[in-house]
Amino acid sequence: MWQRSILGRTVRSVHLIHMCVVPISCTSIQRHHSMGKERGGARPKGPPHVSPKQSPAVQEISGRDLFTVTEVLSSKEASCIVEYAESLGLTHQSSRGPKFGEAFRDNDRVSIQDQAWADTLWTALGLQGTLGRDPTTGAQPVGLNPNLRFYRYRPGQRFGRHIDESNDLGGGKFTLYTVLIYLSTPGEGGETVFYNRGKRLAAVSPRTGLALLHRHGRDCLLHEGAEVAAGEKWVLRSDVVYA
Ligand SMILES: O=C(O)CCC(=O)C(=O)O
Repeated sequence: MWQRSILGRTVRSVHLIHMCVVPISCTSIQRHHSMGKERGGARPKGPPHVSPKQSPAVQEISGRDLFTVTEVLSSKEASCIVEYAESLGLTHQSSRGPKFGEAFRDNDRVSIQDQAWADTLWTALGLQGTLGRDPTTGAQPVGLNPNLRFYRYRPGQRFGRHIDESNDLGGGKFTLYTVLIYLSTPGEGGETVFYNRGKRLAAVSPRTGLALLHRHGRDCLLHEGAEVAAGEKWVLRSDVVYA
């Protein structure tokens, strides 16, 4: 009896400690996003804070044309970005398909235009040192495309084979690399798969906080976002801007 009551007390105190744990909330950077909808006077929060990373670890898949960088975001930062994207509201994306020259597409997406957050991310991700001068044009990497896109794939969804175009942003600025930052680790599937001359070159498994960079435009490899089999795949998509 005595022993049982001691055990009972122990269990109760563990329970109390558990109840006192307060989840750390996502701190948004202190400004409000211009595209957000106002509901009942409440303005939506700005994008979440992302802290600078010290020494990102680069893993080359095909030299600096295709590589990954580990842990550019912490899992807390990634989940706060997902929460932020959800608060903006995603819309379903589809296409007419390859018969009409369009990649098959089935996912949900929202995009923002935010130069300040793109600059914050560029600094925080620590990618400056991983990309050098473009040998063809002599241009230098200067930041991320302020057009930031958030993708969500649920089981059964995918993005068919395609190539990414380079964008002319004006003022001598253009994009040369696609940047995909995985914001979640799906249960199964969802790899970003690359092909070279009809053969499968590499499949990158989405992992929270991992960044995948590949050259686009003229040198873009054919690639796809494979079907997600379990869980949700979230991606933050931008491009590296050169000038
Ligand atoms: O979601 C993926 O894995 C691929 C996304 C992609 O190919 C793109 O944004 O161009």
